[in-house]
Amino acid sequence: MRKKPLVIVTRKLPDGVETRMRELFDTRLNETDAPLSQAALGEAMKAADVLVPTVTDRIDAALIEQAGDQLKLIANFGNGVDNIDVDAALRRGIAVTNTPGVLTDDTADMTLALILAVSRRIVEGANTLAAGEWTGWSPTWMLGTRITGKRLGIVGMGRIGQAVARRAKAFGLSIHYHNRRRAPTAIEDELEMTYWESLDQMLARMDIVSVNCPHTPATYHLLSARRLKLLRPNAIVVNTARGEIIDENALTRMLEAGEIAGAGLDVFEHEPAVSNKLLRLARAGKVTLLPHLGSATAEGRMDMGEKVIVNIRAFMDGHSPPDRVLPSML
Ligand code: 8YV
Repeated sequence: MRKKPLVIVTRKLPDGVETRMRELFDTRLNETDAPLSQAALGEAMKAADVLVPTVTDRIDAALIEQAGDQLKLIANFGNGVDNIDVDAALRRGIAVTNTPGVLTDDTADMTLALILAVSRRIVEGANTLAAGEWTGWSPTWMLGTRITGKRLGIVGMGRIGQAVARRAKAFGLSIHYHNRRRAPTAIEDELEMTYWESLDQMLARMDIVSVNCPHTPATYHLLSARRLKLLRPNAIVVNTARGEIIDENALTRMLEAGEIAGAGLDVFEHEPAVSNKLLRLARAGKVTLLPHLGSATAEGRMDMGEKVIVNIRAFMDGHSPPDRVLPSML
């Protein structure tokens, strides 16, 4: 029988996933869940046939160059691969896979949750009550903004963007979007979406902007200081994609100055670090901040693990893994 591949997993995964991996592969787990240092990652890549990293591991060109020749697959536990230098991996003949599709609904749900939380001041209200500060109902207290009938501009119309649009339509929002490629007419018609080739023009007209595109060199600071200035003062910005897509300092300055109405952020430019200014704005009820919970459901994490396993098995059996990521796809 052929020797089982050595699979090194960098973080603690759901029990069911880890058990199955141990049955199938020679699996090295991370019982403590402590993120690996760059040096420890380098060591792992010198030994593993397959590495299973997550968003918290930075697999850059330097690490990939020093990887052992036996490393043939990086099977990312996650959809976004901006933590991995896919180009450098390809040059070394290392395949990269991800886990698309299984976190679409969860991430779209969280996007709507943030739109509602910011517009209806849900966290602020809940915190006031929990602090024992609620003195009773009032006709003019804690008024938020209605979302029905408002314009939602979605930046990125892939799987997650479409799932957001579908939900938002049910909430009575009118859907607008910007994407590199226009969506098929059937999808535009179904979701009654308006396409904006110009992101600038779309931003200037929206009540709510939701970021749902991947982070790539082309989308880094896509919502730059200049573009953020185009937003209307009543606008809110929601980001469940990647912090790097928005110039976070510029957004923070505008929130402080009251130049936009609010923001709901599940991701940050220097995660897990969140600036004191943003934290202050959160305490003042001006923003809702979440600790990267977009895909954090028990079901989603099991499904992601299952995808990782399927990708490893297909690859080890000599097939092209179903979720192979190539630089041309980014
Ligand atoms: C994952 C995510 O939890 O999949 C992604 O791209 O952003 C997250 O929701 C994370 O990446 C796991 O590695």
